[in-house]
Amino acid sequence: MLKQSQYLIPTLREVPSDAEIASHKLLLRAGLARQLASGIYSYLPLGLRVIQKIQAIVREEMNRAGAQEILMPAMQPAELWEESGRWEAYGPELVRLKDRHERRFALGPTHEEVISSLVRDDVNSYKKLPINLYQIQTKFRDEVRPRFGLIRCREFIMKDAYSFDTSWEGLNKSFEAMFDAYTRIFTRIGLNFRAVEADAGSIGGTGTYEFMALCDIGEDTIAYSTEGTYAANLEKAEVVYKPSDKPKQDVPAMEKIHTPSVRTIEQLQASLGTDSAQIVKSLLYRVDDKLVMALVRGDHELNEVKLKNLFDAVDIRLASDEEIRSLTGAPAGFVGPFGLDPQKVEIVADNYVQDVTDGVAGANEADYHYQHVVPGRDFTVARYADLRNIKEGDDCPRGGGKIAFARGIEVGHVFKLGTKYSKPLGVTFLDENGRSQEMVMGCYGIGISRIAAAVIEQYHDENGIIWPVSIAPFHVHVIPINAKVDEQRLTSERITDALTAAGVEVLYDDRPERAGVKFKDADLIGLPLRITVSDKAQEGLVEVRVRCTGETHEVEIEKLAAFVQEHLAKLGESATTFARSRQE
Ligand code: 9G3
Repeated sequence: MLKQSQYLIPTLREVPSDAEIASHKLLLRAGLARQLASGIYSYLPLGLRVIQKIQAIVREEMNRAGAQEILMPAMQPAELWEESGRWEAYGPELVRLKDRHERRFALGPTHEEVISSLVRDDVNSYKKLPINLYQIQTKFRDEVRPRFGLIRCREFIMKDAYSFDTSWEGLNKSFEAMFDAYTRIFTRIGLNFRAVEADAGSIGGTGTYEFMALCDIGEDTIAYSTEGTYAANLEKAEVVYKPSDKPKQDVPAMEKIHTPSVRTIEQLQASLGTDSAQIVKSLLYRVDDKLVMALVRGDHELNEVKLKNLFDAVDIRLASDEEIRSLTGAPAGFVGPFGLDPQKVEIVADNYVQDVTDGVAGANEADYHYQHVVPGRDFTVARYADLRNIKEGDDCPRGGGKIAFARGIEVGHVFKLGTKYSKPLGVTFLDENGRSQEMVMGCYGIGISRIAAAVIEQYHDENGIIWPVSIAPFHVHVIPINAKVDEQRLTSERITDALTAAGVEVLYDDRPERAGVKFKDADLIGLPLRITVSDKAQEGLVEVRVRCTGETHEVEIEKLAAFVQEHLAKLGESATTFARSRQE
């Protein structure tokens, strides 16, 4: 019998001020987790039970989909990462260490290299393929800014799976099986989620989706169609270009104007009264080893991922003030696409810059802009492309409808890798004809610890957590009003035993606290059902309270097990609906 007096649930009334979001506060307040160092947490008994329930669902669905569980080391030799080129490609985010012999290692942030080494050594024939291997393991990433509790931390639990196929068609099948397994996993957990198209980066292709738990504090923006089924990450969402149908006017010659300390779009708008759609914003980037000037309209935002993909680049960053000055002769804020040597900088522009008819742009001279600027007439663009972020109200790029935004937390990611790792690491197999071929890989991640936080974000109220039955640390909280009263204590113990025997997970609050204190803690911890044992126990009655609705039922002790089981089943079915209804 789990007696709360002996069980470690250190609930808190106050939380550290750096806990900004509900899930972070509640993880600490309900005694689920404790921070050891920035972004590094211990899971206490209740928190660990939640993690284990999430893991159990993930294992069931991964096994059902035919994947095999393994467990790989966290410590990974540098040489292996050098083979993939990622030892050099990653900076301080990769946690590096040396052993006593000065040999270099990383603490695994992910396991593409290790799994590739394993499979290249032990799987050599098409007869053993396809294969899908997964693990649930602690990962290490030295995040710049760990925050939001379990959402962005430096040590976290991930389920990572890797599929190996003989062909792209095979990969597509493996990928679909994982996509379906993920849909089942997040549905069973009860998350309100959406699979959204994500940026595949240099690998390209259409095959990467992120599973986003919808919630306002999410760090990612999702662009979705208000009518159709389209949903994509902001970085990924394509913008369709339809040329403006406004007739071209006669525009006077370009003219330099004095704009002292006017550097931003807002300042330009205010001082010149220019429509922001007529302003040409010029941003200088270092794209790998090239300088690129990217132009977008004043009312649009440049999408760095699109710019990076346009150049198939590894690395992009804004140019430094020095780089800006040495190229244009002007300080940042007065940069424009005029009089620049095409050998030194390539000018690219978002499609919508073509709709600027009578524009304003920086003059490459401190405190000056040009007005009456006409693209094509006054400056040359090497390439027009889709380079801006989609906006709310834009047309959906697929089918009808308009674009709206939502926020989300990434809880899963499915990714077609192709031969990105099998090529450099030599993960090959012999085909039916005895020829050596590279395996075609996919990788699939689920943030186990992050799910716990995402669920709390979706399932809480002002009093605490409201666990969905699927991953609740226990199903039922048994609370005697006064544990010193024999009748109440004995009844509480009796029903705890009876429910436990019926397969219900019970936490029994035997602490010598006032009822009010126990009820407050019970609401905070948020088990789906609370059973209150009062003097009515003499008449064979207890009260059952449903955490998510607050409704109460007086139930005969004799019928309690059946009542509880029936209610838990009902709550289980309605979990997803509940999370949705709270958000709409
Ligand atoms: C690193 C560091 C951080 C990283 C990576 C490598 C993210 C890295 C992407 C992935 C992709 C997939 C397996 C499961 C599904 C997702 N951050 N990624 O590769 F060295 Cl320091 O992890 N991995």
